Amino acid sequence: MAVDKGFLWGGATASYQCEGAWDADGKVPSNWDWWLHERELPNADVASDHYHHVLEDIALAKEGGHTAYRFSLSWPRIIKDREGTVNEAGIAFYNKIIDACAEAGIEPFVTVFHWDLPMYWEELGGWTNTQTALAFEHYARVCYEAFGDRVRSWVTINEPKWFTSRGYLVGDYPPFHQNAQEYIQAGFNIMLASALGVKAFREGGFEGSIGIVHSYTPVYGIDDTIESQIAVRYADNFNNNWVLDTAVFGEFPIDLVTELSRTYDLSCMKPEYLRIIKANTVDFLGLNYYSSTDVKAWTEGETTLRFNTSGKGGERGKIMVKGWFEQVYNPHHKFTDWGMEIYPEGLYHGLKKAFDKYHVPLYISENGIGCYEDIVDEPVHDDYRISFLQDHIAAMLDAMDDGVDMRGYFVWSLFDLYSWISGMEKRYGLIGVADDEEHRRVPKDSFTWFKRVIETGGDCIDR
Ligand code: GCO
Repeated sequence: MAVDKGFLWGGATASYQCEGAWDADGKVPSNWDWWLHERELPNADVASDHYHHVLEDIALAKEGGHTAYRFSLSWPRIIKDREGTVNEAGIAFYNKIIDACAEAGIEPFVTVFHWDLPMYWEELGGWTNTQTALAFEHYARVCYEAFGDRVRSWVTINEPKWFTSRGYLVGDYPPFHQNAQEYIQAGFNIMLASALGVKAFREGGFEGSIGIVHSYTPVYGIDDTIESQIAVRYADNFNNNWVLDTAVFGEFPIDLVTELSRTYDLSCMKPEYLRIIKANTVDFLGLNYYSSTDVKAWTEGETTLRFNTSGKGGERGKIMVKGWFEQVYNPHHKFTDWGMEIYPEGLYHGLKKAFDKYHVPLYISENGIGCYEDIVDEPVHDDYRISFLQDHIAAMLDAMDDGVDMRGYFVWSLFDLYSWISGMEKRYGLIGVADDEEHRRVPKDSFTWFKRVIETGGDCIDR
C-alpha cells in the first residue's frame, strides 16, 4: 500500500559540502575552511557551487517529484562574530532557498548545524568548550526567527557522534585530535547545544516540530553468549544510546556514565546543564543509515576494530573502546568501495528497535551509497545505486507495515557534493555534478527511478 500523501520524499545536502562560496558576502571562515586550508587538504571552497546554482537545484528536485529538501544552514554564513552579529546576506541566501522551495511545493527540512563551526569558536576550543554550546542557542534562535514563518521541520544538530568521534578520537576530521577526554567533553557539549536549540524553539512558540539527526549504527552480537550481549550493550551505548537516549529521554545512559567516570573527568556535566537536557527533548528522530555493525567481546589483538569507517583510523578509535567490544567483519555481507557494510536488513531491525524504544516519529534523514563515477554529458547508469536504494526503501516500507511511524525518506545526496576527507571523489548524488567550470548538473538514472518511487508512493518498490 502506498505511503500517505504527507510522507516526505527528497534529497539531502549540507552547507559546507555543497555551497562553495566559502568567503562570499560576509561569510566568515568555518573550522573546516581553516583546517583544510592550513593542511592543504581537498576542501569545499567551491564544492558543487550550490550557492550559485540553488534555483536550478531546486527546480531539478521539483522535476524529480521531490516533496521535501533537507539542507543545512551555515553558522559562519549567518553569525559573523562572537558577539552574535547577524550577516544579512547570509539570511538572504537561505531566504532564497526557502522561498524557492515554497514556490516549487517542496517542504524545507532544515538542519541548524551540520559541522561547519565558525572559526572564532574553534579558536576557543570548539566543542570541547561549553561556551560553544551556549552560543549555539543564540544562533539557533536567529534561525528560527528568520525562517520559522516558513520552515516547519527543524533539526538541531546533524550526527553528533560522527563528527565528534572523527574530530577528537579517530583524529581525521578537524581539529584532528586523538583524545578521549576531549571527545567526551565535545559529546556532552553537543548534546547540551541540541537541548538549548530545542529550548529556544519552544520558548519562541514556533510552529512545527524539532528533532535531532543521528548516524544510526544498529549493533549485532556475533552470538547469544552473555559476553556478546555485554559487548552489544557497550557498542550500542558507544554508537547510538548517548545521542538517542539523551535526545529523547533527556538522560545519558547511566551505565555509560558510570563506566566513563572511572577513567575520565566528567565535571563538564554540571547539574544545571543536565536539567536543560532533561527539560528539552526532541519531537522526532532523523536516522541516517549507511550500515550496521557486528561486535563481540573484547579479545585484545585477535581482530581489528573498524570503527564504522573505511578502516582508516580504526586502530586509533581503540583508545576509547578498549575493553568494551571488538567490531568484526561479517564475511557474508557486501561492502562499498569505502568499506561500508551494505546491509538493508539492518535498517529494518534498526527502525523497529528505535521505534519500540523511543516511540517518536522517525525519518530516514540520509541513506545512499558513495561511488566513483565519471560525470559526462550522458546520465550515469547507476544501477548499483538504484539497487541499494530499492533494498533500503523496501526495508523501510516493511518496518512501516510492522507499525513503525515513519514520516519521510531522504536520499543522500540530492546532487554530488564534497564528502569530507574523501573530497569530491566519493559521489552520492541522484544528480551528477560535472567537474567543469559550470558545474553542470546531469541527472543520473537513479534520479528518474526515484521519481517513480515518489509518484507511486513506494508501490513500485520490489518487496
Ligand atoms: C559521506 C557521508 C555522508 C555525509 C553527511 C553525514 O561520505 O559524505 O557518508 O553521510 O558525510 O554529511 O551527515
